[in-house]
Amino acid sequence: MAAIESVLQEKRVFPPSEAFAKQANIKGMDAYLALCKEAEQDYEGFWARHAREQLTWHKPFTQVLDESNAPFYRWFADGMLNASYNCLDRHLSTQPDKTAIIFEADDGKVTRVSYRELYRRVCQFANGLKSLKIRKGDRVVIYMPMSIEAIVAMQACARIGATHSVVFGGFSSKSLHERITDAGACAVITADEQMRGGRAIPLKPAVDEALGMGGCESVKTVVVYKRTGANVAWHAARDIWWHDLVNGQADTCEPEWVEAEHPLFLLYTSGSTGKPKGVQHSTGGYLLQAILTMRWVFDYKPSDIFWCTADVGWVTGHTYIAYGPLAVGATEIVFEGVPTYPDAGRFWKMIQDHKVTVFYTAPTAIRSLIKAGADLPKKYDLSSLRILGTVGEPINPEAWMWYYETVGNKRCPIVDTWWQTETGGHMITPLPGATPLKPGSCTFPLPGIMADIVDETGQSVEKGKGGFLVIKRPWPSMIRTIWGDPERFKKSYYPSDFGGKYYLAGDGANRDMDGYFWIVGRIDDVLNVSGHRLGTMEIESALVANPLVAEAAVVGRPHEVKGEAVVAFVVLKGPRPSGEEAQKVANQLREWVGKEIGPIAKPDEIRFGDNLPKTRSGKIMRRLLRSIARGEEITQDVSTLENPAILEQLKQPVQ
Ligand code: 6R9
Repeated sequence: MAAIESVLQEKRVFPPSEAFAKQANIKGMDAYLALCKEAEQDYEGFWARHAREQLTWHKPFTQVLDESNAPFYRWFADGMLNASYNCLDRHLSTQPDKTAIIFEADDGKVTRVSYRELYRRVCQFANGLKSLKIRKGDRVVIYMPMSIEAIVAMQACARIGATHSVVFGGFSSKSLHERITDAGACAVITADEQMRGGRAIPLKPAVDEALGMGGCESVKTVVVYKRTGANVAWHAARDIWWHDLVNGQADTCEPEWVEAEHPLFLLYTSGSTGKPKGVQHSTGGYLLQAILTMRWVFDYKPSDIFWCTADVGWVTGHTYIAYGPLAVGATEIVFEGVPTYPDAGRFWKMIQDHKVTVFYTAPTAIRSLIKAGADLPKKYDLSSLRILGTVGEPINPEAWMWYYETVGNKRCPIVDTWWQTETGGHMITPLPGATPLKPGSCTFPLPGIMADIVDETGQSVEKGKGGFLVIKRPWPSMIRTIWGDPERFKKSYYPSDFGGKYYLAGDGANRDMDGYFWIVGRIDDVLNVSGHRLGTMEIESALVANPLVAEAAVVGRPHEVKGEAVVAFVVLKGPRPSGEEAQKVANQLREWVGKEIGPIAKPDEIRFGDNLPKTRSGKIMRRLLRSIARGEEITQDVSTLENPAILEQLKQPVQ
């Protein structure tokens, strides 16, 4: 709580410079407030106007918001369009030779593709997918390294109306298997290997393993992009090389016109149960928010060089790499590697080399780069920068100040963008030419986004108070459902305890006396480790799947760089290990979780006990475990504990 209070006392305010505000797409707070007012006075009219202005429709919509089957809202439902057409074709007459993507490989090799060339590649690959009998509505899993091809694959799916589901390349074969089967995918697009920090990491073998686990009969084809040329096992009846698939394909492909509500993609994310949720997004509403936020939040100008450092395996990589920048016709960077290779100056060097103007990254990356060399940015020419952005977790004011002063040279507004996989695009964020910034606050909701903070009864809290973050009206880019589980969608986001009226974000938030929003963090059993969402239940399920483990409970603990660290309390089937034995088992279990879910989920610490602290009704006392993990004094009532001695055991780190 101390941290929260110190943040709420943050007094520093950084208004945009006059010069910046003058050139911005939204010039000053009055312009922002005017848009908010427009949305309040005529909500549907506001969104309809933007949808008409920003998207190219094949068949214009006549309906705006359909609430007849709430909370399964529909937007622009009788309109038809194509996302890939909106990202590519519409730039062909105006700027065919403009660079769409500057790709920098792990080893520093740079490749550029123009809009015309990207269009050609997407069409060829789309024709290839069609030749595999992939059709509108089919699900295609993409398990690719950061590459031009990953974006081509996503855009090609969109072009033919197939629904893609990108799985982060750092996920294990087991996680991949879970997503392939849940989505009922008909094809998987992958690469032989990916390169990260000078190391080759296999991808195709993980696909083979996943498909070998059974239940994947729906998958007829695996398309393999040759990235490194490594030897890979081959299933001739199922596998096809990317280059063979596109060879001889026509380089134009009529887009499949789809209804605005057609699912553009599924993206799996962690929730409070062990099973990840397939968040389903629409085509029209989703793309609208991607475009609007490129213009409003990133103040897009045709001369920009835009760089979002996310991986396409996360929603940030969808909205601000694969769709948003292309839809507005930007030049963007796609980076294969990691921020610390060959050294911690990589980001700064790339900003210098490519004259990046808008740079968007995660607080965890900023904190790790501060640690790796707080003065490093000064060695590079970062004068091209005009806007900095952050996403994924709250940014601590110290890291914010460093980013502002050392990277942005006190010239660049920082947009701290709060949003989620489920929201499709930014929701609460500063506008760089309008909002006076406070370090650590995501400031105010975007025009048309009716965000609020409420108490348990759904009543708005006063300024200066905290509560649950909700969105009171449906918005175009919102999640449509959880793939295959509409009941879970309702329960997770429109729970009846809040009257089922508001979208419940799952975050706690405070509002200060000036009305600024401050995100506190998740209110559910979801951890945020280096900006990645991880369900504690997912990690617990992985642990108990190990033959040695009887029971496990996972909690988060604040971590200087990663935001949160994973701490697991484990009861073995055999006796509680100590000394070297405990060390050995802990390492074994860490590796196990890495294999079950992916390296990002490996517990930072594992402790062993003869039991876990439980209430009389058998519920694990997680709050207590959180205190233990943080090394805090235990203030909770432990009188109901069966065996208080286990607390002493759990306080002991493995030596
Ligand atoms: C885009 C993305 C969503 C969760 C969200 C919240 C946290 C994201 C934030 C932030 C504070 C910000 N979060 N942005 N917290 N300030 N600017 O990250 O999506 O992976 O679904 O995570 O991340 O807790 O609920 P996703």
